[in-house]
Amino acid sequence: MAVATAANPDAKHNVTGARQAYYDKIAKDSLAPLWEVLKGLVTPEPKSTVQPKVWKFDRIKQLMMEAGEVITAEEAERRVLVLENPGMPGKSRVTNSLFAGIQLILPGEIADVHRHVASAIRFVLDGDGAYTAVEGEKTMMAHGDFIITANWAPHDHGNPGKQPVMWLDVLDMPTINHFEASFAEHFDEKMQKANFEDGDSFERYATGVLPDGMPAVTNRSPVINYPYSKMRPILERLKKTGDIDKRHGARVRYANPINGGPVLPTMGANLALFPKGFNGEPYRSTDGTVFVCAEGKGRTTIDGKDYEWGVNDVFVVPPWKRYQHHAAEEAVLFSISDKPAQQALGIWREGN
Ligand code: 1HN
Repeated sequence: MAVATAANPDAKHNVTGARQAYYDKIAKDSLAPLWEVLKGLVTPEPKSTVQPKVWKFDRIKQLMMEAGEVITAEEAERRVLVLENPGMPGKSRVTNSLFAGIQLILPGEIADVHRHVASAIRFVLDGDGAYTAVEGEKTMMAHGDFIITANWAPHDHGNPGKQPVMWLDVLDMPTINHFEASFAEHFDEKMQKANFEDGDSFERYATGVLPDGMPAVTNRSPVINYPYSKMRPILERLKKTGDIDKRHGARVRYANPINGGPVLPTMGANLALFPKGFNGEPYRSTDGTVFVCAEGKGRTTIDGKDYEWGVNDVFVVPPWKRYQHHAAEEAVLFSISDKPAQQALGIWREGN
């Protein structure tokens, strides 16, 4: 199909009858005129299909509990409501590179062991008593815990507790599928054998020593769970000493303890505290970012519009849209984006 001028009002060229006939002719040879589409392909600034959006946890929780009545975790394989960016309905993505969803596991349920090429992170929102098992480490999930499931790592979840447990899942699935490199497999057993105690990978790799003589894996973190109980006091230390970024607050970056690099090659995450009365300076970067409020409440101005958030609300800032955080009371925000992937490719940019 030739490209009509109506579809490209910016085109300088006027498609005359002869030109259109030419386009129609070359289309049969799977050829197309670049000059008709060039402006849409090479934009002077990022042009994003991603829209800003807040998902309020109260509403999500209500709808998730209803999902608990209509489908079991076993039937669903994973009982997840996809956070669909309103700019890309039906595409199962929150930004162009990331999938996000909220998962619910009810008391007594398990989610079978499987693995896939897409890497996942989980940020625990609500409820106590569930675990996730990753590569043989079974870790209990508590509010604010940041759990990573690297590429091809076997993982299963279960809830032997008494409360429904919900968390945010973010996967690099759209990135993997962009490369058409997706593989996945199931295991015969439903649960992994727990070879490592809860907290093993954190204690083993993230407390200042490393197992001697072990080959160091550097493109992903060996730590399965970065517990909130260990991260939160660090934010308090930064606040006390005034290490507060004017845009990002008192912020830490979740790091691979072996080399200080990102936790995963495709996704990077931060945890930030905003002191009461924080009025952030404007910031923008090319990595569209998903935020979750872990504590407190506030609002973020995105592209001139205010978005209010409270505990467990999730919101997304599109790539290169200017934003500013404001916190009327002390607040903590978790965030995740594809920044490490962009940095590895040398294309990441930030500005104000
Ligand atoms: C997945 O395996 C999980 O293991 C969660 O909990 C969300 C979304 C898409 C594809 C696989 C999980 C997922 C997922």
